[in-house]
Amino acid sequence: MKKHLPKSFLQSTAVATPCLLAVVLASNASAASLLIVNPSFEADTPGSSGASAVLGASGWTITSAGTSGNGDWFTTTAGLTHSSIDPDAAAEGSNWLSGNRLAGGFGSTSDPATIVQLVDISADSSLVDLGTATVNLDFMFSDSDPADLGLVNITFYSDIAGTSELLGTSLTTGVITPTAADGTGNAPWAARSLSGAVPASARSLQIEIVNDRTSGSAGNTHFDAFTGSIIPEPSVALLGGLGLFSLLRRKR
Ligand SMILES: [Ca+2]
Ligand SMILES: [Ca+2]
Ligand SMILES: [Ca+2]
Repeated sequence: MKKHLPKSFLQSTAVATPCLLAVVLASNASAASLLIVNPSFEADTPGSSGASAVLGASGWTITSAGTSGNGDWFTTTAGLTHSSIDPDAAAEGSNWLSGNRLAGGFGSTSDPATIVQLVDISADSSLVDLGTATVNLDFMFSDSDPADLGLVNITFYSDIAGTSELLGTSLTTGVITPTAADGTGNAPWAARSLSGAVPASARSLQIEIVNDRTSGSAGNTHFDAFTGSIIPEPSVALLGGLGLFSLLRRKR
């Protein structure tokens, strides 16, 4: 079945061109993936038994002050020492990030325990500088310890080096909802996320993972499988599309 385009459609394309451009621009700029290094903690190789978790994680920097010989975050895997409430396998791949010092046989950790990664987003500057972009960060989380609070924060900087913070623009999950009732054995993994506005002129962002311990000595929160993207404000593309649609309708 063949349908002729109405003349008015062709006439309307001239009017609609700016609108079309807006839609094309929006879709061109859509969903820029965050270039997170070692997002699933698979870059390091923890041992298969005993106290051989890896202190920290490649691509991530521990920023809390563990005392000499101790640490705050560990790359661990199935088969190592864990607490009964900790997961016994990764959410994705073989390894995950654990705040539990027992995973490595290390001494007690600092509180709060923090580990960060700075992510260069300068390639997305044209999208970011529209001032309407949103960042979405998704990850897997495990926690059934009432004494440990997990959080993820995002801080924005106006430079790639992460030295000039854009004050008042940071994002936080707040205390992340536990994945099982207090004390549940092998606390299950569950998807968690953090999203919010990206300030115009941001050129890098820092992802910070936090274990805030209210008592006890081991940080029994666990993270895995980070992914993220920067997307245009959904309403921009949607409104552009709706505007074009109504223009064409009116022309007909
Ligand atoms: Ca993993
Ligand atoms: Ca908890
Ligand atoms: Ca604990």
